[in-house]
Amino acid sequence: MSRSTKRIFHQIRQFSHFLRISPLVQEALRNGKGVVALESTVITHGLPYPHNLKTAQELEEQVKSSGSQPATIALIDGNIHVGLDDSQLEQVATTKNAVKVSTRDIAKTLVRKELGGTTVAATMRIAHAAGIQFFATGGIGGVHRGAEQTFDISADLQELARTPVCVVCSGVKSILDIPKTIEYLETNSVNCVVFGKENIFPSFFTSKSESEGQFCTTCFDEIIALQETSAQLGFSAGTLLACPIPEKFAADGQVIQTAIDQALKEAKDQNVNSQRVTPFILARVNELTKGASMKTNIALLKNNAKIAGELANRKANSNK
Ligand code: PSU
Repeated sequence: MSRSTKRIFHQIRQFSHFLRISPLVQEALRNGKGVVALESTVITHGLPYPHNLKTAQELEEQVKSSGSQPATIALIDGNIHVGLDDSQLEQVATTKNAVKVSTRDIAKTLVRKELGGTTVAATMRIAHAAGIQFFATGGIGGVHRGAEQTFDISADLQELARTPVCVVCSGVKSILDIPKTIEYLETNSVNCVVFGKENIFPSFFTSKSESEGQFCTTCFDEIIALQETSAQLGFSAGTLLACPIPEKFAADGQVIQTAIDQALKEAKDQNVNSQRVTPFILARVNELTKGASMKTNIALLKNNAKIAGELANRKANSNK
């Protein structure tokens, strides 16, 4: 048994009682095909029905058309599912009282047999347990504005600090504090790469923020080498690959920024806190921008799924 196969078995053992890996994902892992994890909080809490279901299906299609196997992850009826069939995907998209599951909530959600949409943190942890190295999403959680008072820092950052998965995203949502988030990633030795020709960290809805990443590249082989070298060095942190939204999809940054400022003020006035902040702000910004932010969100999700699919496929082929 090779070292990497042994490593995967060790990871799976910890989760084995609960892991339900779909036949297609199992086959892809066994055959060394590229596999891309997809999160489900964006389905349960990020987008309204029926856009959530349609987007979840489109993301899987993007990964497939890039030559890789999608593995959407969710908690259903006391089990952790890696790869969902059509009816499970529909169940995740239509269950009204689904819970948002970060790493802390995995155990509680299994005990209560609730339907759980996994955040970036929980999806990373589960993907790693299943032996999946690439994961696509829209944006990660980060350091919230005003965190010096509230201590509100997403568990996504902690997970990036300890789980060696490459998260392909559009950086940090502009509702958060981007410079502080990048500082936190640096403190925790997370590889922080901008996918592009300029080292300008994206701002989720728009392609540019005022911050820089660690470096920029457009070379898949370099990103794969970075992950491999980090593993060889014994580093356990993950890699953040920040992909700016293509300009043709970028919504008017100022319109969205104004909506974000208003939504943040409303969240504060209404005492919305902790895990409820992100879904509240995203929904409110979508209302205030009359749907423009959702369209942009879906476009960047699809772009990221395509890049992650190509990256995983490239890595799979380089192993052959
Ligand atoms: N970005 C979106 N929609 C989402 C999220 C991010 O456009 O639904 C979700 C992701 O699952 C992310 C989570 O991991 O929000 C972060 O939440 P929190 O700040 O509570 O950790």
